[in-house]
Amino acid sequence: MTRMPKLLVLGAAATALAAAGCGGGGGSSSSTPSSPPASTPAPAASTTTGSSSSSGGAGSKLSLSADPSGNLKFNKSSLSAKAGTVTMTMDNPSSLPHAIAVEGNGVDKKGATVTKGGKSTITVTLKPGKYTFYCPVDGHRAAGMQGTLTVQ
Ligand SMILES: [Cu+2]
Repeated sequence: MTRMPKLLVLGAAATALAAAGCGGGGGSSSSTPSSPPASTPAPAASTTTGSSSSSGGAGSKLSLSADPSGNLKFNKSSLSAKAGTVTMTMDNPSSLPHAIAVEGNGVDKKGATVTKGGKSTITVTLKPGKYTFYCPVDGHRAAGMQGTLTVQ
């Protein structure tokens, strides 16, 4: 007599639970084959090639020094550089005045004459070929203060 109502209640509860479950999942619109948000990497701003073509900026740098003990010669008798802008710096550690100069192929450039502790610098634009670097102080070149600069 009193069992039927219980079963009905249980059944109603079960039905209610089932209905709640169904309703809860109603929000999930399953089986919607929407394609994922197309994450296509935009190929923009990728034109950074060839921005570092520094042709003609930095040139060759050559350094040499006069003989420190007063002999009329440089510490190098041959130098080589790449064609283009060439900067030559000569240190003068001796008690005699010296300078750096270069000539050849139409180039004739002399640096300042410096005394002990000074630097003589010249900057020239050179084409491939052979040049002579020397000290333009009177008598020094003739005494052997010169060398060959090969430009390639
Ligand atoms: Cu000299």
